[in-house]
Amino acid sequence: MKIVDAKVVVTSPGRNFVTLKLTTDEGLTGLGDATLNGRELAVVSYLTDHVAPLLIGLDPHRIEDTWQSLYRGAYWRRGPVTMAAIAAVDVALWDIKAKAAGLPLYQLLGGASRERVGTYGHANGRDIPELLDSVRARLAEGYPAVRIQSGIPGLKAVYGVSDTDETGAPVLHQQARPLVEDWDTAAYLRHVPTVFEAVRAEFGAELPLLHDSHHRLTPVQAARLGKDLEPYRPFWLEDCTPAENQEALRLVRRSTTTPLAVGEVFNTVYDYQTLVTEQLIDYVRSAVTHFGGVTPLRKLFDFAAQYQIKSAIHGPEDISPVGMAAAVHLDLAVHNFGIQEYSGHTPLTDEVFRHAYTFSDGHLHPGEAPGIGVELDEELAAAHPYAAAYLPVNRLHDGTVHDW
Ligand code: KDG
Ligand code: MG
Repeated sequence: MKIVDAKVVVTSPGRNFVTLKLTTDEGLTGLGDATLNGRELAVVSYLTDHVAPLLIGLDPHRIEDTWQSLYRGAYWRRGPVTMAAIAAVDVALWDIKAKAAGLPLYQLLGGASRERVGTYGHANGRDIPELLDSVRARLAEGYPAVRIQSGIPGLKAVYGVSDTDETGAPVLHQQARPLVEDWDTAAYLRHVPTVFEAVRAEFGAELPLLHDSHHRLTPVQAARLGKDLEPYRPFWLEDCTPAENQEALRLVRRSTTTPLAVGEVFNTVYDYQTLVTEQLIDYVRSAVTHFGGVTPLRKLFDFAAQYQIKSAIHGPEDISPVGMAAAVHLDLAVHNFGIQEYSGHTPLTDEVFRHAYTFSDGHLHPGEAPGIGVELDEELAAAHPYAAAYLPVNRLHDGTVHDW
């Protein structure tokens, strides 16, 4: 079998998604997600100009060799653009291989290690009462665990809570410049424990509660927050410090028993080396889409398993249903699965990407369709062209740009 076509499809059914479609001489097709929120077109160029021409004529069964040649052969290793492009190729090849075998992808990854995949959903509110309503809505949808994010008194616009739709997803600002939001770490550190207190008072001790600090704290601030949240037994504290400094997590780890989750902006296993070998975290959070695909993420999970660290694949609304499908196959197969983030997509997005995976009673299942189980409606995709959109930036009261 040979690859005869490699096409990149950009569509915006409410937000931008980049998809690679590979076609073989036997008529099999494979899809891979290459969406990099706010930098989509850089990956489109990487794929179209530098990767697609190299794929034509290759045997699609040679997934490991293709991965290694794209990673090592480029000379310029790592980075989100490169790794999102490689991820799309990797997942499209797995899709083809599984279709050729007539099996859902999870069967090729060792088969199911569980019956279904547990998830957490997002609850957001501009203030605590609004957040409590949002938690109620997620519980009514069946979510067994909830990430709680709240606006902060004194701050006008805080990421993910200022403008959300009825599913709790941040409303996308499709405009040519990033929205500017405010930030005040002291106000945040005072407020978050009161949020946990209110949610525990309303929903009891058993509901698993997660919280995302979006990389905004210094190590000592993160240590303080971890300690302050301990009475409320969080399921995890996510991305408490900027992720590139792995050593920062040593201080946090020494200071608190609050479980830590890190990695949604990581691209390779090297970003995790210290965190995993020193057992500084409890969950690895990379997305299939940003980590080079199923091939390296599976290796990361096996590495993490030696240190009792579990998987928690990044699954916000900017991972397309193609990336989500690949994640759910992996979730079902790996032994050290922890939890899957799942925001779901709009009905229009689910029409553009018809998928076999299902969400019911708070759990996902990849379905039994051969491959990853996603069909791209290219006509509908073309009817919703790319629209420039950026993640917001945040600034302190004096105007200084703050960490994500
Ligand atoms: O593109 C950025 C989003 O995917 C990110 O902000 C979402 O932090 C996030 C999460 O945990 O889902
Ligand atoms: Mg996050």
